[in-house]
Amino acid sequence: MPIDHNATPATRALYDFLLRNAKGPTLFGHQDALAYGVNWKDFHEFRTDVHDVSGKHPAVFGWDIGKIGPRPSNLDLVDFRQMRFWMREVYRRGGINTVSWHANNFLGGDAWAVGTPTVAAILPGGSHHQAYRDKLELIAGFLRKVSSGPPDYLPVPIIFRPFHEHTGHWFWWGKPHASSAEYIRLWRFTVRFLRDEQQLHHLLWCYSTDIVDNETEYLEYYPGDDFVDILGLDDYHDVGEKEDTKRLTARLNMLVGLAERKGKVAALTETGYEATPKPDWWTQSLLKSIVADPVASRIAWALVWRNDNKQHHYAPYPEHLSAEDFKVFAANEEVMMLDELPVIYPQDKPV
Ligand code: BMA
Repeated sequence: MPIDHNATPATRALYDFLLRNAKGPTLFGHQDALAYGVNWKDFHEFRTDVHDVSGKHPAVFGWDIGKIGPRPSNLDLVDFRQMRFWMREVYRRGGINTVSWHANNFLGGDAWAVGTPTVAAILPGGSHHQAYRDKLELIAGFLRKVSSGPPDYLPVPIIFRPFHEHTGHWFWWGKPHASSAEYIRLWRFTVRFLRDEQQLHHLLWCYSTDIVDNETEYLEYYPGDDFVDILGLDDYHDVGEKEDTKRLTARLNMLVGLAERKGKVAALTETGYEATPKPDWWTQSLLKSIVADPVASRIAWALVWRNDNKQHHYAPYPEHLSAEDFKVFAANEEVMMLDELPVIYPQDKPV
């Protein structure tokens, strides 16, 4: 059961699928996959760079609500209305949506504006608590409108992954800038606000650290089993320039072991090698790290970051030097793309 006991049938079905599929292939995910590719940014109903390369779309689609507010688009210039449209399309095609949040600093600046006691300031009783509530209300309004569309307008399940990589120093909610007690209070407040006060019942809650060496480090800021559905890990470190696939395998082994003891889902929530300069990176680095160990291979999905331009992209595009290897990767039986997903969502009824 998800932590939300009133989760919609589709949300429960998604969670159930992720748990059941642990022993099955790993789903491939890509951030902003439908919004733009390395060589295109225009409105397409359903286009992704990885489909241009392999004829297959990702199974998991990542989005980000950073800078949600008065402007029409997010921090990476994805239009919020189009984002909602694409999330609906993903759902209609049986795929999975996950949303992260590069939240602006409530004391000024963006997500990377660090060194301020912002977490303390936005907690109940803090100087900027009302601003935080207002922002969450706005987010609730956005997420509520992510629906299946006519005729039923059923809520589309979303894996929500706020305040990620907090074990690092680069975001204002990161470890040097907030105590574990503060981070945990913030997380729990956020769950209660969106789930109980705003009555959003189509969210699965995903907690994701950056690289950590052991369970103790992983759990240092863990909000508790009643507040987390999915245990995530972001790891670019072990599959980049200083590659150490054994390290990634070991970290995934730790993550899956922990998740399974808690009866929860584990996922490699972000990974990739910027511009993928290694031609066989997909099969020899990413896939190898996952399948090297039967425990590690039980992660639910692996998501690579966005395809902004030729210097900053994590998935291949046609003519990229790793494109051929990506085709082999996408065809591998241990990897699941959109067209290989079983039916996840039941015939949902409006709630
Ligand atoms: C980073 C980069 C930035 C982007 C941010 C949020 O890794 O891709 O360009 O703004 O993620 O998507």
